[in-house]
Amino acid sequence: MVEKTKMILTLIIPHQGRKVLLGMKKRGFGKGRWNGFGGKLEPGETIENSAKRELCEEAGIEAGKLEQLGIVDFEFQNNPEISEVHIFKVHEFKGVPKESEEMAPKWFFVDEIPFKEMWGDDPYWLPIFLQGKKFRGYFLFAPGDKVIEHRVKIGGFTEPLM
Ligand code: 6OG
Repeated sequence: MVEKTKMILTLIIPHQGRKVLLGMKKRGFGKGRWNGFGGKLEPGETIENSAKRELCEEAGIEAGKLEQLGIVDFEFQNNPEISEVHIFKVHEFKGVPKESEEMAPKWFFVDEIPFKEMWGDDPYWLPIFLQGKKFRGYFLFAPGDKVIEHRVKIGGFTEPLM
């Protein structure tokens, strides 16, 4: 079997009281879905700084202290890359969320999250994230973006589940 290459990405979700800030992705990978903010690392950038930069570029807000809660590995059948997505929560930020070319941000009550318009992995880990627990996940997607394998372990994120 050919070794798949790993790519590191970030996903950052502001959480204030009973609401989270999600963005409707307007272009590219995941277009038409609500998700957190984030993307690929730029050369020389730390993972945390990358998450902060993406939040600023996509939602126009400046993150305070980040809390890393999870790492999830995403594999797609017929795709030679695996995405290792580092997931952060941010409680405090400066500014007012503003639409960008990539994302249209909107606050959602935690019991009104639009899972039907999100990636199929989100219902498995977002409830854990909302509880502020650490987790590691692995998801395998079939063509058509259907989840065909899923593993989520609560309690930490250092050990891969692949
Ligand atoms: P760009 O490639 O547009 O960043 N991401 C995923 N998020 C969820 N919830 N599920 C997935 O399952 C995901 N795959 C990637 C990471 C893509 C953004 O989307 C996240 C990044 O924040 C497949 O730069």
